[in-house]
Amino acid sequence: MCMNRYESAKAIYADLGIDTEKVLVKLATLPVSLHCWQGDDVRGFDHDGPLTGGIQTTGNYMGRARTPDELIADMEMVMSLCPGAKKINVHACYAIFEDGKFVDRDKLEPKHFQRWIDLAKKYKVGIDFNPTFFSHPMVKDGLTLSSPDEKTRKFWIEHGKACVRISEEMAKQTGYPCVMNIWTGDGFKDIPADRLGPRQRYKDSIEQFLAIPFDKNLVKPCVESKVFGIGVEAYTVGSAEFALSFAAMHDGCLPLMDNGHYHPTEVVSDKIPALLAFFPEIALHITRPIRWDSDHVVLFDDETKEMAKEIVRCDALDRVYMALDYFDASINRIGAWTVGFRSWQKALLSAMLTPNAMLKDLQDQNKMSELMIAQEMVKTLPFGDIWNEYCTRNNVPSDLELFAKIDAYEKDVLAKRV
Ligand code: RNT
Ligand code: ZN
Repeated sequence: MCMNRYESAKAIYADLGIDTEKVLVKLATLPVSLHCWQGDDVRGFDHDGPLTGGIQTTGNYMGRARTPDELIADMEMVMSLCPGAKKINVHACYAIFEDGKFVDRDKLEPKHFQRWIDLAKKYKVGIDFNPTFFSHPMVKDGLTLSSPDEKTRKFWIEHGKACVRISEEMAKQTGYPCVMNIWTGDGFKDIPADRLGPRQRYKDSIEQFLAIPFDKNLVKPCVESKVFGIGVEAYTVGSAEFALSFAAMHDGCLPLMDNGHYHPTEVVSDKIPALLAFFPEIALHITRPIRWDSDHVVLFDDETKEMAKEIVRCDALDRVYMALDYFDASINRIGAWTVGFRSWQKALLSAMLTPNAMLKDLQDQNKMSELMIAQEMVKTLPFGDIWNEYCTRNNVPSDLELFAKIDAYEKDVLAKRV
């Protein structure tokens, strides 16, 4: 009898000591946070103004989700096309005012996110949450939590407090901890005269809103750093050193690394084990920067694979909160969203199908030529056959079948949004 492709690939991996059955089961349990903001170009529902804060979407492909109903329908479509466990990642600007009563960001309550909580419950998944410190009239001279204007700073501190309460409620209702990520685009276009003051105010502001009582097992606050944004090229308040030091000095606070937020030759794959040597838990924003923090769709490329490899070979799958963060408005958004999620699944699968113990051993014995050859060998193992099996077992389309599904949704649903 002729073996099918999966069975034959399974035997090849088994020879290297890898049990593909175990890997397929385990991978499907690892939660990856699916960001809601790919579906509507990071607009949200609480304002009409432009996207600000140094981030930009480019392109105007048809079919952008314009309402909560549309965005949730699109997200459900994406989930149906992606294998693996999910979390739902929501920004505060995606508040839904079901009773028609708008409240500003400093007054948000859990009830404004009940639709999202119900969506998570429907899929038995958790939610991650993000205060939105951008795209808002209270951003004063490009600053929020670091503003010298006390009224402005107070408004954003109140927003932070509201978000801690919302995050805690999300965790309580879903039964999963809520990772609450703090990122601001605060900074200056040109050379500042005071680099310390804004950072002291930023530090004090975060400390103020994290001082309200909350259960640290339910809410996991993170601070995300950045090197620069569009329009804030000279100085970013929440720099790498700022975010890392803040997390290191505040119990229960995690550093969040976004791989679009570093100088072009720095790699987050190398930073992951460095932080794991010190922090019990860390968080990631997985994206694809091209020349800048362009937030292109995540692909199954070298650095994506390398990041997944580090998490797996550091045995840190339960210490790293993995979230996606990209937004491309120039192509079918369902396709963009889906390919990014599936690429990270592929990266994790590929890392779990790597004979890591054997490779480490070669390194420790300083057998570097053998290590190089072994690492090159791994690259041509029959990974695609295991990936196809994973898709089949999780009832999602294979890569070959994917475009037809996305195209049909475009014709049936997206094209009608005029
Ligand atoms: C911006 C940061 C931030 C945002 C999201 C929308 O550069 O990466 O994480 O992309 O919060
Ligand atoms: Zn990010």
